Amino acid sequence: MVLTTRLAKHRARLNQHLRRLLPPAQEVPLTLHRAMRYSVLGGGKRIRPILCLEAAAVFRRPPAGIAELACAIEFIHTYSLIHDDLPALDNDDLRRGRPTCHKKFGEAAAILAGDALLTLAFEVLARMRRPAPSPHAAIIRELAAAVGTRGGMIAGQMADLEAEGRRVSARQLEAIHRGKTGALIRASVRTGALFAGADGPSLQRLSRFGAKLGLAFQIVDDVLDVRSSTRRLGKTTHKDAALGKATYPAVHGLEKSQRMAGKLVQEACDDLKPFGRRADTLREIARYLLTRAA
Ligand code: GRG
Repeated sequence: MVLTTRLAKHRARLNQHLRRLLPPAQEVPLTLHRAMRYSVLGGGKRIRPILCLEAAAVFRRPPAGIAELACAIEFIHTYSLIHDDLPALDNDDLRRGRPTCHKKFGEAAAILAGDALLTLAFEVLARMRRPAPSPHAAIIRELAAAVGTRGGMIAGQMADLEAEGRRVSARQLEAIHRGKTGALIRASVRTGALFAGADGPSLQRLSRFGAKLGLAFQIVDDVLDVRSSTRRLGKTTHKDAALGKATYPAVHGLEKSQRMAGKLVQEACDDLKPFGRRADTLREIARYLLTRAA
């Protein structure tokens, strides 16, 4: 099956599950539930949950219950986008081609909708059907750490804020990107593999793949902020330089940044060699993320 068809199928199935797991729009508190549904269901590439499903598929037919894990990951990702767009953080008006959550529902509702999605993610994880022997606690630990303050998404976001308008070294920049974006992408791959019962060495290989892909993804995101348009990306472009953000193009230049992302994706694909054809889709996704236009 060609990659675009496979991705579209994944997205359609994920959207059904996301709709089912979100609180209904008619249930109180109405504004909050509508804000959550608006943000989660309003588009998005669904890359993280798809990586989770495909990492599991390297080992076996994805086990029952994995949809819940994939959706929890997308809830966490959407929470981070809602909060990232807030006036106190990136102050963005546009996300996924529509007004951001706080523009549509107000700042207070957007803060609470983000909080509620993060909480919902862990509720869904706690309730999911799981395979035996159960890697359940490990999965919850992995995701909590990937979002957290010790090298996770919130740590990366904090470092990113503190770096605004300052000179950062290449090392500091890499650490910021590995935290704010890489940690959740790596955890998406790792938890999918854990769920499918991956052995230790396979898990380590996939961790390396996920970490490199996660860093490459944020480098490409930095490059797209310079090269692409607001219409194409569905979010405001050319903001990073104006805000004095720590980005790869700012530190390394555009061409070198693109080359660095290419090298990381190549190395990430090399990590998949022992899996042979079983990892073909993961490889294709990695290459697609490198050349993506949105
Ligand atoms: C607790 C205040 C507080 C914040 C949470 C905001 C935050 C921590 C973290 C932000 C991390 C962040 C938004 C990083 C950027 C990651 C990124 C490249 C997002 C865009 O991902 P895509 O392209 O988006 O996959 P779609 O819309 O396709 O899902």
